[in-house]
Formats: sequence, C-alpha cells, structure tokens
Amino acid sequence: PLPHNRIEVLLRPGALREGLIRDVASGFGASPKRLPPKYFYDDRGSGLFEDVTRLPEYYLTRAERALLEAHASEIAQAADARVLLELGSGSSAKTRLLLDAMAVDGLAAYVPVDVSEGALQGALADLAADYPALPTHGVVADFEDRLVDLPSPGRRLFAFLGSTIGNFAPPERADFLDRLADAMAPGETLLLGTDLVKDPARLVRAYDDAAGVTAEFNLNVIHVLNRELDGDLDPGDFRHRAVWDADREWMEMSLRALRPVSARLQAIGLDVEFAEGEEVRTEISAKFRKDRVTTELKEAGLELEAWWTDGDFALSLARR
Ligand code: AVJ
Repeated sequence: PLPHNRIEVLLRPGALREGLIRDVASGFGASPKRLPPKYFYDDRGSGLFEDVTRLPEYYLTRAERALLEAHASEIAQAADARVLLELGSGSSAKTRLLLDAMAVDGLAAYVPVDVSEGALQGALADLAADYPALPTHGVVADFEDRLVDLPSPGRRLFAFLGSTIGNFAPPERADFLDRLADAMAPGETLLLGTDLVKDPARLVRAYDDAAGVTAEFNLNVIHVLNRELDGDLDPGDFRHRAVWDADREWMEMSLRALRPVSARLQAIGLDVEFAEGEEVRTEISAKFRKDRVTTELKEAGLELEAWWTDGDFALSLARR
C-alpha cells in the first residue's frame, strides 16, 4: 500500500471474542432469549447481507443509494468537510457517491471504520484502484467502544448509513448518539440513514423475503455460535421469524425452536435449552419518523439541518 493508505487497529486483541462470550452468556440467560445482531456478520453473513440488499423486497439499500445519487452534492456543500469518516463502512459501496461530491471542494482523506479488518482491506483495495491519490486511513474498531480516538485529519463529515442505527435498542441508541456527538468537533456534521415507518406488510416482506435469503442470514448466527464457541446447535431446529412491533415501531427478527432443543456451547461450558416454540430475538430494526430523528439528535446535542426522503427512507444531516 501507498504510505498515505493505512489501516490502524484500535481493537484490543481478544476483545471481540470476549464480547461474544459476554453477550451469549447474558443473552441466552435472559428471558426472552436475545442475541445482538452484530454476530451475523462473519464472512458468510456479510455475503448473505450483500445478497439481501439485492432482493426485490429489500428496498432500503436502493432507496438510500438513490437519495445519495440525487443529493450528494447538496450534502457535500452543506457539510463543508475535508474528510469523510464512515462508521460501519462494510464494502464502502455507497461511499463513492459522497467521495466524488466532496472531491469538488478538496478532499483530504477517507476514514472508514469497521469491525472487520478483511472488509476494510477489500474496500480500501477497491477504492485505491479508482482514487489513487486519495489518502485513506482505515480503522478497525467496534463503534460500540470509544469514538473519541477516531482520526481527525481535517473537518469531518461522519456518515452512518444503511439504517444501522435502527439495530440499537432506544437506550443504546441514545448512548451511541451521545458518544458520537462527543467525538465530533463543533461544526462537524453527521449524515444519518434511517428507514421510515411504513405499511407493515411491506416491512415484513423486506425482512422475510420469498427467496429465503433473510432466513439464511438470520440462521447464520447459529453457524457463528457453533464455530466460535464449539457448539452443537442444529440450524435445522430453528425457523426464521420477522414481526412488526407496532407499539415500538420496530421490526423484530427471531429464531423459533421447531422442537425442544438441548445443545451445548462447549468452549464456554454453556448448556442451551429451548422449549418447542421458544424464540431467541436476534435483531431489532427500528423504523423512524422525522420528529423522532430530530428529537433524538437534539438530545445528543446535534441540530438537524437537512432531511432528504423518498417517503420510504431518509437521510438527515445534523451539525454539532
Ligand atoms: C444493515 C442493519 C440496516 O436492519 O435492515 C437486513 C440488517 N436485517 N435484513 C437492517 C438486516 C435483516 C439491516 N441493517
């Protein structure tokens, strides 16, 4: 790699595994059982998620991309930043639209932050081919940890796309936005992607597609547990479920035991029992309204300056 392209690891070795062990012990100990969605995303799960984004029912990614295509130059002008810092950058597929728009007024660096070093390497290698002069500073970090250590080689536009923020439960979401606002300097901006409340039937289809790709994605967490914790859970014992919670305005994904399950996660000496019909919640995906986004940003000390939407999905720009 060129000297102005590097990857920095802010994750303590072993931190991810320790987190997994804590989350599995507490999540399987809880009633109802729950697991955090971040464990979907091993290499296979990340590939399945990419497949999800191409499904006819999963409108989110296409909607966000169209909004970025339509408004990238407005976003870049309003943000008035020299650095694009992307949280949870994954494959950086939508990043180019922002980079191109920001390059018009001089772009100093791209700073993708992701928990997967492999994903960062791949994304940065792809980008280097198209933007050979662009300095990049990849950061391997868990954005549930400290955000104040993130590099700041110039005034930043923070991007948190894909409605990933919807995967936090409300208290964690507030905590995340507080920490993010703390990490931002006055005048810096946040571009936030949020999926919107809509017809529940469309939401359920988006999370329970006809081809069964989302089911495979959801069941992937069973494979991850078996591999990482030497488990003997049988994915065939579980069925994918996706339900709209109208009171809390979120989609909930779970795995439901088709029969009584008795399994063991050998590496942590944990016996896992499910009654027939018992579920483990694997993801919430909150859906937003403009007033809630505005309020939650404001509570974190961020002022909403612009809102772009197609009615299904929204991009908002907020300033510290
Ligand atoms: C990438 C976290 C935004 O919640 O819609 C896709 C993940 N889950 N299908 C979402 C997901 C089920 C996705 N996020």
